[in-house]
Amino acid sequence: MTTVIKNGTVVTADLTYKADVLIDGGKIIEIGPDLKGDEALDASGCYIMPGGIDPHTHLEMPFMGTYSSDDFESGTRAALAGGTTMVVDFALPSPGQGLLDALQMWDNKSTRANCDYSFHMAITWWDEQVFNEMETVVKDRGINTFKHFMAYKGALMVNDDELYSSFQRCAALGALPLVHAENGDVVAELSAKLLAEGNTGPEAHAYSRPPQVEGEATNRAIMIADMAGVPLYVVHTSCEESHEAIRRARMQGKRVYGEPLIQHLTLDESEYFNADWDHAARRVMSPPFRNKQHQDSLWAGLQSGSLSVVATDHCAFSTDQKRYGVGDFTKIPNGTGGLEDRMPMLWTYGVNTGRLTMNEFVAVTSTNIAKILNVYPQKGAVLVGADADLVVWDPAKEKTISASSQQSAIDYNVFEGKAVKGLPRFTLTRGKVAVHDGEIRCEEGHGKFVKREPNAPVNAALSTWKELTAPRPIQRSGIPASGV
Ligand code: DUC
Ligand code: ZN
Ligand code: ZN
Ligand code: ZN
Repeated sequence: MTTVIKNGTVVTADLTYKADVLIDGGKIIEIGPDLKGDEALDASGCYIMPGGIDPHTHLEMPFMGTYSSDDFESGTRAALAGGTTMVVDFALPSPGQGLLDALQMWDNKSTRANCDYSFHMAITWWDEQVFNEMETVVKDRGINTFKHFMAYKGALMVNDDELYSSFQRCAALGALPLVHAENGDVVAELSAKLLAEGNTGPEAHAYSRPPQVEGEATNRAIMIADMAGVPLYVVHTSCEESHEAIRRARMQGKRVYGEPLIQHLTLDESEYFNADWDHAARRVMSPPFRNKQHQDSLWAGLQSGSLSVVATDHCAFSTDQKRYGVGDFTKIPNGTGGLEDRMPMLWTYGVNTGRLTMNEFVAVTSTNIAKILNVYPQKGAVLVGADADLVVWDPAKEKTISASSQQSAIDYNVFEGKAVKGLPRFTLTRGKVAVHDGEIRCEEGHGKFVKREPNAPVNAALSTWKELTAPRPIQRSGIPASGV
C-alpha cells in the first residue's frame, strides 16, 4: 500500500519547494507534483521535513541510585509526539562490566521502541577487554560512537590516560569519540566545599559546576583528540567557554562538533533560585542552566555553524526521585526531559523569532547529526530511497506545554506554561503514521535498531602533531667539549 503526502512544501537542510511525497514499504519512492497513492495525507499549509533525530537520550538508565523514568516505550512515544523519529541512547556499562554485556541490556530494553533508534557505547573504565570489545561493537554491532564522561568522579568518570587510549582506539576503528566535558575533579572539590559550608539546596548544584569546569574539559578533550588523531563530538555544550574552545578548534581545521540542548537554549539559571525546592531540583542537570550571555553564545553558534546539533539529553526523573536529594544537592538525580518539546521549542524560539531559517532548523535537528553519525541519507533526508521518517509540520498549530498532556512518564515538565507555535500535523516512522494532530497511534516495538558503519575517511586526524613529534634520526657531528 502506498501513501502520498499532498499539497505541502518540502523543507530540507538546503532546499524549500512545493512537492508531493510518495511512500511505499517504509521508504520514499517518489517526490514531485501531483502524485497519487492508495492513502493520502493532507499537508496543506504545512512543511514536509525529515523527522527529528535526537542523538542524546538516557532511557531507563540506571543512574544515581535509581532509573530514569522514561523507558524506550514512553520515551519514543514522546519523541514521535514532538516530531522526532529517531533517538540515539547511551549503552552504559557499570565499571567492570563488559561492553557487549551492557549492550545486551540495552537490546532487551529497546524492543519496546515506537521509533527507530541506535546506541552510543559508553567507555566508563579501561582495560584490554574494553580495548578488544570496541572492535566487535563497531564491526559486528554497527555502533560507531563512543561516549566518555569527564565528570561523575568515582562512578562513570574516565581519566586522561584512559581518554587518550580510547580516543586512539576510536581513530584506529574509524569511530567518533563523544565527551561529557566537565572537570570531574574540580566538581567533586567544589561540591564537598559547598556541602561543608551548609549549601545543600539545588542552587548549589549550579555553583558546583561553573562554566570554567566545562571550558577546561572541552579544551582538554579537544587537545587529547588531536593528539590521538581523531575528531570529537562534545555533548551538551552549555556555555561560551566550551563553545569558544570548539570554535577555535574548528577554525584550526579540526573536526570538532558541539551539541547545545534545547533546555540550555531556552531556560536559564534563575530556575535554580526559585523558592520552591521541587521547582529548582526538577531542573538539576549537568551541565546546569546558564545565564543569558551563555544562551546568546549558543544561539550565535547555531547561526554561524560553529555548533552543529540541538539535542535534549532526555533523562527524566519524577519529583519523588528528585527528592532523594533533600538535604544534599549531590544526591539529586541529574537530568531533565525534553524529547517531546525539542522541535516545537526550537521552532518557536528559533524560527519564529528569526534566529534560525527553516533550513537551518532541519540541519540542526536532523540532517547534521545524520551525517555525523554516518546514517545519511537513510535518515535526515527527504530523498528517494531514504526511510520515510518524516514530520508534516504545521507552523500555525499552537499549544501551551503542560505535564498534564505530555507523553513522558514523569509528573512535571521543565517547559510548563510555555506557549509554542509550530507542531506536527503528522509524524511518520518508516511510512507509518504514528501521530496525527496530537492523536497518538504508536505501535510498540515498531522501532528498529539502526546500524551505523564506521567512517574512517572523516574520522581521521587533520592534525600535524604526529608528523611534528614523530621520532626521527638526528644528525649530529662530534661530541661537545666539556663546559660547552
Ligand atoms: N547529565 C544529566 O543531567 N543527566 C544524565 C547524564 C548527564 O550527563
Ligand atoms: Zn552528560
Ligand atoms: Zn547525557
Ligand atoms: Zn488532520
